[in-house]
Amino acid sequence: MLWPLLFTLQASCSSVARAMQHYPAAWGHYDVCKSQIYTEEGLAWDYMACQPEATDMTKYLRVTLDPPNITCGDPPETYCALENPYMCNNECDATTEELAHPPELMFDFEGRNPTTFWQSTSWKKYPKPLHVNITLSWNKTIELTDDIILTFESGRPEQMVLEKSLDYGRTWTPYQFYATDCLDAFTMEPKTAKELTQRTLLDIICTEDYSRGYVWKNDKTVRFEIKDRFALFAGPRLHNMASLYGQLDTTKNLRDFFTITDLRIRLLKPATGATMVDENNLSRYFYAISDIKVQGRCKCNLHANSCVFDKGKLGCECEHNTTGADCSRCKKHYHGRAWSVGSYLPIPKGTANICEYIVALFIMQILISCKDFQHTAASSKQMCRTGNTGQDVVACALGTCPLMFPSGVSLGDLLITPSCLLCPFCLVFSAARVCDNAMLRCQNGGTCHHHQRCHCPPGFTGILCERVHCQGSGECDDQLSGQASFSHPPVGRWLARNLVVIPLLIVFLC
Ligand SMILES: [Ca+2]
Repeated sequence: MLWPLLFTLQASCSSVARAMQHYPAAWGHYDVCKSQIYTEEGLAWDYMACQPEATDMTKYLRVTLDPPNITCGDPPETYCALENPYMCNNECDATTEELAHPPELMFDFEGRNPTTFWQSTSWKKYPKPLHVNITLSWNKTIELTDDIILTFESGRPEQMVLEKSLDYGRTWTPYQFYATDCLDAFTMEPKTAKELTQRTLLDIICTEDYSRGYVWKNDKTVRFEIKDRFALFAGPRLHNMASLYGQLDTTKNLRDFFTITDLRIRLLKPATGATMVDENNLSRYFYAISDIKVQGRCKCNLHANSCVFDKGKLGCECEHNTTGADCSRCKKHYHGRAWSVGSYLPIPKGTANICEYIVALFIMQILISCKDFQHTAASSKQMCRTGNTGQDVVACALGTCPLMFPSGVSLGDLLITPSCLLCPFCLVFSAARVCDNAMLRCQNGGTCHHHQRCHCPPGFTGILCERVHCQGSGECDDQLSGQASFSHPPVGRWLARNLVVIPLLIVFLC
């Protein structure tokens, strides 16, 4: 009865596999976190790197203005057109819906005529600068996927800075400077995004592309060019996303460059349309923005393919046994393998880097605590039996304990020989993490490879290269201590297969 079901599932999985092949190999959609596959051992999960679809992020932001009372209409004010000081028919009154210009109108649906827009008070305190900060906060890390586009209803500002924060507004760094004269405004040489190269992609530039001159109704937009930067790796039409993803994978600075929690638009000087400001008609000078576009996706560290907006907050729907708003840590009891960001590589499925269940080192009745053995001052070793025959003996340095297995398990089958673990490992044996660069450091110049093993320099051995390697007979106190290196992956598989259903056991060995 089981076979038809299995064949059905196998067929479904084959269809999925065929469907996957239809994706352009170079693109990589990453829209599925896992799928069931049929293997020789039965149904199993196949995990993949995954990320939410890019979307319009302005639906989820909170906007704040500084100064807070900078929006026009309180008291009501009449404005004149910049190009014609006698055309003063622009009225702003916060108490009348048709004449109010609140900040929300920067994010409503556009495409109608007339447009809706936010507008500031006029530059009535000239020559004191008219500075306005518009802060967009997501309270969540997001990754930009397309150009940021500001559409001005009035003339584009003569000076402004776009800034970003990665720590919820505590610290800010500039994204791009905009001015009619970059040298004068910011003492920066003017550049355009098109001039950037792969090497200078992260440079912060000042551009005159979106400020110089005043062209009424023709070009009202100010851009921050994300796609031009992507194109430096992915090609002009973004055909080779694999190349971009490869770079994002390996260059944290690059990935962080496109990641934000907040954006801040610092408007420093409104359009004047001339070199001189007409002090007799300051109601010509103000800021007005009809639309802001920010396309992006929740940053979920490649561990979620959806992101939900619940109670005013965005959060990833984490997979791969991860948790947190960004899936940036392992779920409780899933620390058996160190948390790690997923990888875009290899294209198109990437690598999930799932968090694994903690598998406690389960040692049954054959376990003999090192405490039962005598230490000799001469060798500084403690002798421990590893099998229930009492014949397998391993010598461990003080402060370590032997790695042992239940009877009936052939160590040879597991490609492992008795070895010693440092005491911290005796408490909770992590099935995958042997070393890292923080707590579990390889010693004596050893280097940690993939958290799986220490590569020891000549003359040292042991899991963390903590022991001097015995070069020949007579050089070491006890030849039994010269054990082969810890062959980890087979042990991990064995433990996962046999012990994952056993409740977590914390075994005190030392
Ligand atoms: Ca609008």
